[in-house]
Amino acid sequence: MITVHHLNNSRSQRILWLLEELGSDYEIKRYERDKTTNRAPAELKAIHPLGKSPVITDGDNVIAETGAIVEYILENHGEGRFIPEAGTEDYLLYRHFMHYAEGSAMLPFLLALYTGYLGEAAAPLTPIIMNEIKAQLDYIEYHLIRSHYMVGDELTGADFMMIFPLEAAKARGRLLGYDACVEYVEKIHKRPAYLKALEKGGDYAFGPDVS
Ligand SMILES: N[C@@H](CCC(=O)N[C@@H](CS)C(=O)NCC(=O)O)C(=O)O
Repeated sequence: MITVHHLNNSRSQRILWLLEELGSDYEIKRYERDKTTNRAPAELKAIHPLGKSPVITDGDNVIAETGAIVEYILENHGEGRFIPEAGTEDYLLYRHFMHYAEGSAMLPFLLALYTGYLGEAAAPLTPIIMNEIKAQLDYIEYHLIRSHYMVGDELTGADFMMIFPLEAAKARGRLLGYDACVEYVEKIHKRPAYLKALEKGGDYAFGPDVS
């Protein structure tokens, strides 16, 4: 059975969402961020040397990195769901977004977060980072104006990847004027499997207000 090593307020929430959509059996082992530094606890390093979340274990397999985890789950437990047919344009776009989410979309958001700690010293970098955030959001909006989900009108693995950068952008008020992105996040936040995952995962600052 899959164990999700789940850090509060983290990307591993999207793995719980995927497992709920698939109706898979899984268990959650919880880890709490340090209240002062917000970093993952050292115990996570005992599971995988990077000490990041998400990481899953499945029998003897230990898989880290969200994209690798989503692919692993779809290939081994997905029964063909959430992967477009091989050889189609949708498949190419699916693969693109599987890599794009962490490889490109997240980068400027992380830069904004980290340079934010520098205060005024970050000023020379701010316009470059803001331009890059705009470029990424324009690109995502372009796709979401044309289809219900990241790849066409059906949910695919790409959505489990892309929800996090968009949730992070929304939580920081960066989706003003990106109506298709906002609509997409709200649509996903209403899915019963998403809400079930939220209930199971607990503490998640980027989800819908369910209080
Ligand atoms: N690209 C990696 C990023 C992993 C990552 O940075 N996870 C964050 C949680 S969202 C984390 O573990 N942060 C705690 C820390 O770095 O101490 C992935 O998608 O799995």
